[in-house]
Amino acid sequence: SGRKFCVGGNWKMNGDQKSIADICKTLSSAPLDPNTEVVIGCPAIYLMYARNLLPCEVGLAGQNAYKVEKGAFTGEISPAMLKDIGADWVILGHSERRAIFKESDELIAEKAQHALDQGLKVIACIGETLEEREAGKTNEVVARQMCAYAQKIKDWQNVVVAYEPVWAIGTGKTATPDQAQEVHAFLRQWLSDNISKDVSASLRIQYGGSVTAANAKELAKKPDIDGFLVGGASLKPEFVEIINARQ
Ligand code: G2H
Repeated sequence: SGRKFCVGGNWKMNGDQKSIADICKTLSSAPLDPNTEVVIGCPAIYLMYARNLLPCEVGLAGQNAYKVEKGAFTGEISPAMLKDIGADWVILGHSERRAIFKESDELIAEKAQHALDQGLKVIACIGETLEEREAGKTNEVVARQMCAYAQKIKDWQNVVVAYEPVWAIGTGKTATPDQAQEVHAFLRQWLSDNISKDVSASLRIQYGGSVTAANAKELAKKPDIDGFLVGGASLKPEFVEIINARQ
């Protein structure tokens, strides 16, 4: 497809200095497929620590960032700060940010545009809940979430979309390769109809939701799946097998 396979590890709110050093050591000593771009989403407080321990070819992502550069926003961090300490990516719009922290489509899109303006690359997450899927609204929901991004994002070059069905997150219930491919193909078509044929052809769409070494290879064969966003399994040595799923 010409789209470089891209695998993100989303550590969420997990890890301490010892366990992060262990994961970084595993990633440093393992043979990583040079045809896969690897990005680690690390808790903000450990970003600099992880940057010093990760192989330099592995990208580093914040898991969230606010929509302005600086100011009176107690507890927040900015894309400028992420850049300053050597992170080059940020994960935005994760379903946990949406559901637990009540982030709206619009706020997430504003964050995405600001992060891109500041020179970060963005993993822009989308995905439907179980209730929405069962009501037959999957396409409608992901289209609405994409629309919100599209109202703010002008240049998609530094964006990766992560499709993560909420019912598959941390539940052990992975979407089947066919279920995932169906939504990825819908998104590809949506991009072609609403953004451009170029963006549709070049934008990478990751699948996320209970990806493991056991299911990654089959998912990776699907033509519109260009990588993964991995939670639980990114904390384990099997993450290496997921990175190498196309080999
Ligand atoms: C989805 C995913 C990582 P997990 O949240 O973004 O987590 O692989 O644990 O389902």
